[in-house]
Amino acid sequence: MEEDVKRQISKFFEFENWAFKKKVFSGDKLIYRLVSWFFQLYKDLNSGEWSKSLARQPFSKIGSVPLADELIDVAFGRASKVMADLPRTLPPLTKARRRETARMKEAGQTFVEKLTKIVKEFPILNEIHPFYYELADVTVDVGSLKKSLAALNWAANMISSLSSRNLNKVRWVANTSDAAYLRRSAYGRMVSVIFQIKKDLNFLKEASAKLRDLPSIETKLVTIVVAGYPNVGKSTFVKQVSTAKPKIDNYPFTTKEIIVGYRETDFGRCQIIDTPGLLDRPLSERNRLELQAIIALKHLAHTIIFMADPSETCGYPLNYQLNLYHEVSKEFAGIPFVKVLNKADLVDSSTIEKAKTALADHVFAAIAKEAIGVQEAFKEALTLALSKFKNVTQ
Ligand SMILES: Nc1nc2c(ncn2[C@@H]2O[C@H](COP(=O)(O)OP(=O)(O)OP(=O)(O)O)[C@@H](O)[C@H]2O)c(=O)[nH]1
Ligand SMILES: [Mg+2]
Repeated sequence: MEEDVKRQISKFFEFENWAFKKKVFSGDKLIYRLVSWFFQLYKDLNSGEWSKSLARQPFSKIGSVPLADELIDVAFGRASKVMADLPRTLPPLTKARRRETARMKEAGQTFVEKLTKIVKEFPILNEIHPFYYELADVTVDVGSLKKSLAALNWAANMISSLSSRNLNKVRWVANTSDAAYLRRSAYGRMVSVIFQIKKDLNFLKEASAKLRDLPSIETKLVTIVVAGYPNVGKSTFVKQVSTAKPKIDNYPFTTKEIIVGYRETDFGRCQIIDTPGLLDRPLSERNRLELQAIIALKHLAHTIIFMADPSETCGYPLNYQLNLYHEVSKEFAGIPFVKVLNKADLVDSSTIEKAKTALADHVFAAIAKEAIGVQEAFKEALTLALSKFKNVTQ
């Protein structure tokens, strides 16, 4: 997709450059064409075919969330600048009424506008893909997110109604100091509303940073998910067969998030997902990293590559890894599995054979580090994934 856009842009510039040199268009015409072309590109990107294939996660549009103090500074800062220079000839009371009305209006509107903007930038949580819903839930807790967003809505409504009540009152003040007093007390009430959502703003600020960082996954692409115990060589494998560049190291839980790689195949583009390691334990005891892997398996996988390390240099006995395999294959019984016994360079052939027997069909021996056996396993996974993908999309 990015390639498409890049190609379009360079084609356009090649043509415009040629046209300019040949004096086909005047400078003004060229600028006009340039602006209209960008406008069209923008429209296409937002509404056309391109946006359908664009991998964009639902939280990418969230802007920065201000803290309570920052919000108060912005609103009152803006309010203090309005109606600063009223005609000197106006009677003082009229001036005071106009000034305080304008200030209260500006402060109220700024609070409402900023709070509404924050809420609107978050996606409607019940409408996002279940993969993202669950990922957001393990990342920040969706229940708290919904509560905090509702609190911001409440605050916007409170400020809006208290602001209109005070705007009515200012018409009836008898002198300039009453007008200023009314405005100060309105400001005080606005501040107290904002203070009541202080914790929500703090939470949303932190949550938005984490959610913006979630990976962009295409939920309608043939997808192979690689899973297994920590430190068995999953990331090494994913790096060998796709565009992904995961961190690889000799300790468990090197991979802390879901990582996506792509691969162009004869059947189109496919997606390969590297996951954090899984231990053999019940769902209720799993940590946040493990839960991400489970969510990817549950919602995205058209085939699962289960990787085990028979050399046990990963730090976990093979029988624990085999138990995990039996658990996940039961849990995801509808999804095809390809099993890879990695680090074949570190064990003798009888160990491999024994492990192969324990795992039954579709078992590959590999040395991911040296790219041995990885393409074969990938090819098998792709074949199974394509037929699963066809079944689910039909
Ligand atoms: N000897 C040998 N070492 C390997 C092989 N494949 C990977 N390794 C090493 O095993 C270690 C772990 O590799 P990773 O790819 O990070 O393993 P992982 O499963 O992604 O680990 P986590 O992200 O922690 O779950 C690294 O030191 C790799 O270099 C292999 O085929 N043979
Ligand atoms: Mg890894």
